[in-house]
Amino acid sequence: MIEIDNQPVNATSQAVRAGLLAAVEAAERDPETGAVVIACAGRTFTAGGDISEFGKTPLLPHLPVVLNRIEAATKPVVVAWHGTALGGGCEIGLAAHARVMAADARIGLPEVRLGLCPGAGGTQRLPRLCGVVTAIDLATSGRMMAAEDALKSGIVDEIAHGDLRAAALARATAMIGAPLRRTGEIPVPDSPPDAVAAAEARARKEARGRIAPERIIGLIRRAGIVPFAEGLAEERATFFELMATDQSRALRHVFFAEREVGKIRDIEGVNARPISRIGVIGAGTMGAGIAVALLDAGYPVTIIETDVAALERGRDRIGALYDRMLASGRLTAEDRALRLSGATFSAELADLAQVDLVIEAVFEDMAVKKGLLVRLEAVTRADVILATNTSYLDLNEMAGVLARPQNLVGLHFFSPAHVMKLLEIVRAKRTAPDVLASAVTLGRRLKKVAVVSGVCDGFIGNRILAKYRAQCEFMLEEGALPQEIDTALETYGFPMGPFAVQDLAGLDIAWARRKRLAPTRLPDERYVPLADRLCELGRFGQKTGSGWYRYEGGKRLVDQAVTDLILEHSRAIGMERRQITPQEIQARALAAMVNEGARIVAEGIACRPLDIDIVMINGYGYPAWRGGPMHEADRIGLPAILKTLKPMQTRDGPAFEASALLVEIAAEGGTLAQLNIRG
Ligand code: 3H9
Repeated sequence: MIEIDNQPVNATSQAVRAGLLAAVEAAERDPETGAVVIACAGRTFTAGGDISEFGKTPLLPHLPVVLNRIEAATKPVVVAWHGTALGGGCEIGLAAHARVMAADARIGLPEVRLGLCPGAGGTQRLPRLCGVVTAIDLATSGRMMAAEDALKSGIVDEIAHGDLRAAALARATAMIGAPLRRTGEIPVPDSPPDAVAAAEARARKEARGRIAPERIIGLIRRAGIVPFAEGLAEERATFFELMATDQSRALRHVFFAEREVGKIRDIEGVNARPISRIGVIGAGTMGAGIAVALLDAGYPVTIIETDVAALERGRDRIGALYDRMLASGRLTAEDRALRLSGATFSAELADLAQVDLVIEAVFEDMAVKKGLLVRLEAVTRADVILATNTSYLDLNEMAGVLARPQNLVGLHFFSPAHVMKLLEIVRAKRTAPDVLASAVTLGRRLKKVAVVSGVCDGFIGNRILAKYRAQCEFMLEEGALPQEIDTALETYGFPMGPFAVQDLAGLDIAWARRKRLAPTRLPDERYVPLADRLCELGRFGQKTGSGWYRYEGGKRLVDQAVTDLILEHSRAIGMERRQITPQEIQARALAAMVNEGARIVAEGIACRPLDIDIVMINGYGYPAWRGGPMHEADRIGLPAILKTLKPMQTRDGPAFEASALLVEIAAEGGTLAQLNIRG
């Protein structure tokens, strides 16, 4: 038995590779050893290559060499997969002579999520076991595969329902003396060409600007064409080529940044308050989504609505969300029943007397929220955490009505709350450290990417979004059309451009907000009234069949009426329209985001630039392969961002004045990444 023990995730660092090689060679030499089992200590099999070593010169022995040695062994080698066997961890198993997998284990080749291809035989050995179609699916999506599916597809030989290591040992022992099945010697099985074409088409559609998926497809295809050793060499060369790309650098930044955001200096060593029962107030779209996210994580939830009818509608809404999961096969009927059994519905606030946390998701109105918080404080325990799901309102003002303002925190979920990964945790001036720590712990339990924000209008994400959208609207006035801006930004890597997104979300909510805020608008602020015009015409987006576009049979179509409206508006304000290139659109949109991001960091609203990157990627569709706007700004250089900002600050008003922080760092020749120290 060879046991890898390199916590926390048994990454295949140099010492692991050297140890594994030495152990296999020792086993080959040892006359007492008849067969070998490779297993891992701790909660998981190896999670693959040590990502923190990537980009540096790899130290000997290289993983492919170790794996070739395992495959060439004359004694049977069986791998015992538990937890998650990912990347290099999966590849170790593919090189073994047989694979036994714990029933709850999962395998995967997630290198693509780091902008890489597998680098230790994954693209050459996997298709030999399961065929090209499954190999393309797994390696280009990076998704994890459960044991049952791995067995069906021929990747594993056995599922261990009891003692994994005993099962692997028994299999290895039974293999002694029999001819060994070496994966590299198996021919790639034939696959129906149309199934291969469909798998490739799916992968290309998902790639959206990322280069690694296409390279992975190419390598998997080559597995069936060139000799095994040649395929391995091509894979290795591609792995290092991809490692040196900006995309891989960006995605590795995202990997570590997503883990770094949860590390907040002020709460290091602070004990979170225990949370075992949660109340959710409001069962509208947001409240229902939040309730489902909590139920999915195993929390018992009391859902409160104002009256029995609203409560029934809320119950239906939550049921419908689970029905959808059931219909798509993501949930079994038993799981649905189990999760719903955690929900209690009530029209009485007093039923929250014993909960540890209340999340309110009621109408976005300061007076309504204040009134509710006062009533809540009266019926709940003194140590209850009171959370508001506001997306804009001032938490410090809200805390002012509470006797215990330290208990208030913002939990800004994104819609649909049970799906979207991002959670903004809003820290008010008087939020207690243990309340903040509890919110961070909750975020982790909900499997969200939780980013801490200070209080400001729109917090991190919506504040940046406002500047991004405003800049796009200015370009409408100056010469671009919605479809040109959307196409430029979709080419940049956003799944949807800003105008298509507005049509999807509905234009009416933002319109109501603009009307509310109109009296506070600065007189020298550049304001584009085009969205207001659309709303006045009843064009609220997809739900009314038209907005920035026209919708027919679910298709988004350019609408001449909108083009006319924009041209007419430019004429009316005396703006001479000009051609705006996709490059200018992309550069201005990025500069607007980076500038506001830098202000947010300078004001201490976000802990570090990386927090901005993670918010924009997980909540607003910013392409992960660009690493987030702040990472991208460093890549292209801050002087280039400032050059784009220069005309913006004179033309677009004070809101687009270059942030002093950006100017200062650029003057020193520094980077935003230098500010990425513990938040
Ligand atoms: C590869 O294998 C290339 C090969 O084809 C060829 C090689 C030649 N390296 O996520 P967590 C750290 S590419 C270094 O919070 P979880 C992580 O930063 C690799 N560090 O836990 C964190 O550190 P800290 C392909 C790693 O339970 C701590 O471990 N593999 C690595 O939520 C705990 O991680 C992948 O892409 C690593 N590979 O999730 C898998 N993995 O505490 C990447 C983790 O200081 N890993 N760390 O913040 C994962 O997907 C998740 O970590 C995993 C556990 C699912 C395993």
